[in-house]
Amino acid sequence: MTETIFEMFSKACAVHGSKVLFELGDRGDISFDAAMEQSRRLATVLRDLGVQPGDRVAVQIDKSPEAVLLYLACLQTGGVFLPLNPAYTGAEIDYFLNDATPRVFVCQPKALHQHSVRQTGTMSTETLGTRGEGSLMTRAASVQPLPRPVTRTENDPAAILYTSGTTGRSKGAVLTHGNLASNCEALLDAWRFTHRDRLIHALPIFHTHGLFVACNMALSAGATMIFLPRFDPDHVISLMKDATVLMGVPTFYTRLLQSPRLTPASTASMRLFVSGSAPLSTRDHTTFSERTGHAILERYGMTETGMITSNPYDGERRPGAVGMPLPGIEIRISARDRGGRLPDGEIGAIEVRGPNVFQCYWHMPEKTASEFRSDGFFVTGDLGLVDADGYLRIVGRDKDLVISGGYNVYPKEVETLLDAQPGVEETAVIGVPHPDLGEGVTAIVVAKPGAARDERSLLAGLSGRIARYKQPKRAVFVEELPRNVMGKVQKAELRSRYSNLYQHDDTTAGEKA
Ligand code: MCA
Ligand code: AMP
Repeated sequence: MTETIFEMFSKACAVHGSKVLFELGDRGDISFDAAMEQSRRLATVLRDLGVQPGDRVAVQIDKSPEAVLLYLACLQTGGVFLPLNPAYTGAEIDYFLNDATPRVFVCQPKALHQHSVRQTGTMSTETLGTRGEGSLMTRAASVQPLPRPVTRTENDPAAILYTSGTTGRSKGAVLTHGNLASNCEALLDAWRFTHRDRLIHALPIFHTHGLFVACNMALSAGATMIFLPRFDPDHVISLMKDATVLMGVPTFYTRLLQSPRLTPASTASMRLFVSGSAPLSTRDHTTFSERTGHAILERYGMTETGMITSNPYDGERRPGAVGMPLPGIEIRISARDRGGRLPDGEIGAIEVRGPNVFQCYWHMPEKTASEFRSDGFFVTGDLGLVDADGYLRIVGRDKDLVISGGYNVYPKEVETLLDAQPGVEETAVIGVPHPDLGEGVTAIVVAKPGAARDERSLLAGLSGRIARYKQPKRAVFVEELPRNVMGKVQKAELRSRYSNLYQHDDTTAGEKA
């Protein structure tokens, strides 16, 4: 039987129990042993709340060590962990809870009253705050630790992560214990990650990057996480003298480079800087290297697949490339429409097969089937080529997706809301180069005849309707949208037309208010 993340964590505890797992600054640190004890208590709480193997445990809480312990607790009960971005609004949460029908929903203490309408006969609502306050830890204090975890095999579901769909409907990617454990093992090996590492953890923990890459690796290796509520470049630079690894999205590196304190001296103890979730610009890669002497290691992954490729730890970390497949994982470049491997050097659809690839989309068998080739390869929706030295280069996307600061935004979802605004005829939402966020979500808008063209009030109309990061930074009014002969909006043409919109301007319409 494949090991699970909880088994890997248990092994780390057996050897490194007294070591610090969460280094928390002003709060007391938490050791591996203490984390194990608390997570076992939380597992008893979940079991007493009725969580059976396969039941979903949905959480929409701010980042805290207890949130990670809740994840470990969920794994012990056989529950399926379902983390949700705290930025999601009521309508977004309604969709996830209705679709996933969790047994337990954990929210921020301050949000309890607004979720009372969501209470159902089969779902308990509990609270957890950033310093361990709330009903969950209160319950945990008065129960015994769960004696032993429920046995899980590699094909049992461990988590569901929602990724938005190109049709606007979010899909829950079901990840198994085998997916998480195999990917973690591959990364530990590829990045030489051990109990001697001290990881600066500044990512959110409701996504693959912060939870299944960063946390799983530290939990399994017996490494310490310097656990930060959010990314603050100045603070992160101060911490580097006493750390070894940073994992971040490209925006982290763009912002670090703005500080004069980023020098060879301030980064001297660091052994590894990892970037992923969005393309790292060649300029940032090169400048970082010149400024610090460290070549950022860029890797490529997806919610559905965990990490797929990585630049080498020992060999050349090539700017603009995402490296080679991790051990046990196969990739191929295929013809976009019909499949079938293309020769190296040709651009096509990136497809992946291996123990990392998710099981299915929750309750969407047709959607699942349509994303796989008959021989088991998953079609990522990214376009790329393998260069002469075997490095994968991502050159574009076959899916209508914007990645802003590492967060995915699906234009269809935003367009649907904008189109329903008064005075709007139609819209096209695109991503254009943004100096801080990589891509800035941008609305190109055709107003109804005679309607006011007011950028600020149009954008204000989205307030509270969708998460803030999905809301366009700018709206540009045009007479008509460019279309091809089939009537399809030419987004590539729009992206090129507005490619300079954010140059020398990293403020937004909202921020200028
Ligand atoms: C915050 N805001 C954003 C974003 N983040 N707007 C657009 N894009 C964003 N990414 C908005 C807020 O709503 C707020 O708006 C204003 O910007 C400032 O918010 P603040 O919280 O201060 O922002 P920040 O702390 O500076 O956050 C920026 C960030 C953060 C550090 C880049 O977005 C971040 O941590 N991103 C990482 C996302 C991530 O982990 N992705 C991995 C997904 P206002 O002031 O107007 O209210 S996993 C994945 O993609 C795959 C599997 C993979 O390969 O890893
Ligand atoms: P998500 O749906 O949040 O899992 O986002 C996955 C998508 O992020 C991938 O399909 C890619 O488009 C993108 N991505 C992740 N890592 C990289 C990278 N290093 N370079 C370019 N795109 C990336």
